[in-house]
Amino acid sequence: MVKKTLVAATAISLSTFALTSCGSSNAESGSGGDDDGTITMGFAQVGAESGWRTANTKSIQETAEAEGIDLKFTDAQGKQENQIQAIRSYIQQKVDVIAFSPVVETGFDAVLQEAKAAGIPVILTDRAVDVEDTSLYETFLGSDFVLEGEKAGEWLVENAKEADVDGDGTVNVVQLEGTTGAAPAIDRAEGFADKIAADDTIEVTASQTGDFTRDGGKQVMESFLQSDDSIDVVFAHNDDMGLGAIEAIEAAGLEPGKDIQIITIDAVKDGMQALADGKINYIVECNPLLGPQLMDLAKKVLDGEEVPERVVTEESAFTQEQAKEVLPDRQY
Ligand code: GYE
Repeated sequence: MVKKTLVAATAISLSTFALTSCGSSNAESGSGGDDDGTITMGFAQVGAESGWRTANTKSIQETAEAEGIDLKFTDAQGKQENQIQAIRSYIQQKVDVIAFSPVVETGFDAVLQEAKAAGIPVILTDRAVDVEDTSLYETFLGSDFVLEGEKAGEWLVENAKEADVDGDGTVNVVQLEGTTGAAPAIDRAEGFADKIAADDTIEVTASQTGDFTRDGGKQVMESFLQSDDSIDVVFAHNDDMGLGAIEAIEAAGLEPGKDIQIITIDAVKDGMQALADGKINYIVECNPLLGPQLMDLAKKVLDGEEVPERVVTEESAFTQEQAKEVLPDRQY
């Protein structure tokens, strides 16, 4: 309770400061907060590593355009240092608000303090940062990644018998992790491990990062297949790595979805198609369409309105039958 009030008070004072400082300097710089009230947002994106990210970028760009928000957009190509550099440049340009999706959880304290000192509010979207001082950002909009991992684990526990493809009494799982140190990689692994602990026939026998990319998933899966012929299940932290794993499994002469079952997270079109085709067995949804909620939060923060510290997106999960039903209307 106390914390919430404090955060709200900070939001008001920060935005007042931001608007004041914009009023005095923006005429020359041409950035937002001008007399016509145009908001300038600096957005530091992770990169273009996956179908999810492409849909996320599109949602942010399209919403900004529709709402008349002047969006300055950078792609960090998966590198934290690029992202920090982009945020610093937004501070220099005196944008009204900064939003970003942190590549990894740690290491952002200094740059967030610089934004705070400059009076520029920061909104985290999609991924969280691990900082002690939560007043360094206004709010965090994104999925509950632990819950996503839990949903994947629960499905496997419920389907453990069928998932023991070679029938040897143990369900051998290999895990394709997301980017090392990224919130979705850490949290999805944690949620999954928590749930599969309920069944001692399920065992994670190998786990390695595929960096959330199709190519990364393929390469790691190739090496797993070379060293282990008893793999029953792949748990991939996103669809793209699962799609890469499908290529590796097929190249090894095995049938994905049958000889080796596959569970992924995201539910982007290519993933859902593979699910409907029987090559993936279960997908947990992670919604990338964060643009509308992000722009709404930015406006509220700049108007000095109170915003929740955490905004969680609503998501579901799909079986093969359900994928066939929803695919025709899927937006991403
Ligand atoms: O699941 C993955 C992307 O942070 C939720 O990042 C996002 C994840 C998403 O590369 O596909």
